[in-house]
This record gives sequence, structure tokens and C-alpha cells, in this order.
Amino acid sequence: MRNRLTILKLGGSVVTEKNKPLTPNIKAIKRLAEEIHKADFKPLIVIHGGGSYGHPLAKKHNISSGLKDYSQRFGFSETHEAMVNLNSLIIRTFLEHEIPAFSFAPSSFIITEKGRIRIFNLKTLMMALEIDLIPVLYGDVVFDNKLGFTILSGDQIAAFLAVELGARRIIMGIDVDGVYDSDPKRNPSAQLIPELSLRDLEKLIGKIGGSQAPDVTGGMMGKMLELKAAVKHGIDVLIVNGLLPDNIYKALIGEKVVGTRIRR
Ligand code: ATP
Ligand code: IP8
Repeated sequence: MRNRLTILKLGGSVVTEKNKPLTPNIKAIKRLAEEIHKADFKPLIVIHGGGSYGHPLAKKHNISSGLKDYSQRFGFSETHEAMVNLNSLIIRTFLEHEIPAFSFAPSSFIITEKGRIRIFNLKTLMMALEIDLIPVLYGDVVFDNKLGFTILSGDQIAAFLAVELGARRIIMGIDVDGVYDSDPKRNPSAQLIPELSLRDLEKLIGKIGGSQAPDVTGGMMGKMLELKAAVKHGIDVLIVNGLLPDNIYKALIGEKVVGTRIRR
């Protein structure tokens, strides 16, 4: 049976300035903390993306396609370290706003195989939820059975956790109002799609674009592919603009908000 659990993915395009390397969007992080505190929703798991912390370094050191040369070990660690820094900033801000957030580093308890999650120790996460902590995970570098290492997106983690834990919904905050019929940053006449069924989603995949900023996990197309699996399992998805004040608050408390709803 589906429980109340909500998975909230805060996109890297919201929590960082995606086109300026290693630049957080402090204003957005603080406002999001206020909104999450005000919504007081539980159980909740928060996942954030890499934005200008993870993606440029992952790209520079070619981490996604795996270990080819031992010199990449430094880039692997540097990419992780950048994500740890972004995560600490977010955790510190959440704690300052009285959100009982607790950081989980994906690379220390998830193993992938050719980029797909194979081992995920859910026990500690569930123990955190039991005492009303809000686990905060993030897109990270991970060890991979076949590739040595790779990049795991926050989107894949969000869909995986939603399915495994029987979540009711996934809310995603990105830097545009939802899913459009084409990239709204490239095409000014792109139309927002308010509702998508699983069939519509399948048709749309392939037509939509990636990301204009450095993004090693496939941008909007990668996101849709990951979400498909969750929607197939009956999990509702809501994609909203996380840069607009109160959108995440409204989404959390179930108030109407402009965005794209995806349902089976
Ligand atoms: P991160 O992976 O760093 O967490 P994110 O999840 O915030 O990032 P992106 O992967 O950058 O978000 O995806 C959002 C971007 O996708 C938007 O900035 C937009 O320009 C681009 N995009 C491409 N095609 C579309 C589309 N059809 N509809 C909406 N946005 C699209
Ligand atoms: O931003 C990617 O996670 P995403 C994380 O959720 C890294 O796709 C390290 C690039």
C-alpha cells in the first residue's frame, strides 16, 4: 500500500547557479529551507542535484563512463568532495531553519552496475525516517561493479527510493515551470504541459532536450527516463519551478501550483 512518503528532489539548477562553476544559489537554498520548515510535512526525503558543483568536475574528469586511467581517481574524489561541500551548505541551512535534516552520502552505501543501482542499503535511511529525521541525499560519484566508478543522478535515486519505499509522490523543483513540448530556454514559443499520462511521457521521451548547462546525467531527458519507472509503479510526479517563491511549499501541502503532473 502506498504511504504518505514524499520524495523531494531539489534540482541543481535551483540550489546552484548552474552556469557558474562551484556557485551555490544561497538565496534559493534559504528560501527553500523556509518553505520546507513552514510546510512541516513528514515523512519526507530530500535529494539534491549536482548543478555547478558536480557536473563540471564529473565532465572534466570523465567520471560517468568509468575508470579508464588511474589518474582519474583524483577527479573522482574531487567530484565527491564538491558534492559534500554543497550538501553541507544545504544541511547547515536546513538545521538553521529547524529542519531535522540528516546527510546520507550515496557513495558510501549505494553500488551501481553499469550506472544502474544494484545495492542500496535502505536500513539506516528507514531508521532515520522512524525518528522523524529528514534524510538528505544527493547525486554523487559511486562505485560501480562493472565500470569501477560512475556518476549516479539524484533523479535515479529519487525514482528508486520512491518505488522501494512505496512513496506516494515525487516533487521535483527545477529552474523552469515544468515539462514543455520543447526546451523553453531554446524555444520561446515552447508550451508548458500541465498533465502527462505514462503514455504521453513515453511519447515525449526522445523529443525533449537535455540541458544547456554542463550536465553529465542527461538533463531533462535523463529525468524523464528515470521518472518513467516510478510513474509505472503508480507514483505521482509533480515538476514545478523551484526558483519561484512558495511553489515547493504549496506542492508539499498539496495546494494547486503551476507545473507538470505525471500520473499513470
Ligand atoms: P541537476 O541535474 O543539476 O539536478 P536539474 O534537475 O535542476 O539539474 P536539469 O537537468 O538542468 O535540471 O533540467 C532542467 C533544464 O532542462 C531546464 O533548465 C531546461 O532548459 C531544460 N529542458 C530541456 N528540455 C526541456 C523540456 N522539454 N521541458 C522543460 N525543460 C527542458
Ligand atoms: O544533478 C549528478 O546528479 P544530478 C551528480 O541529480 C554529479 O543529475 C556528481 C554530477
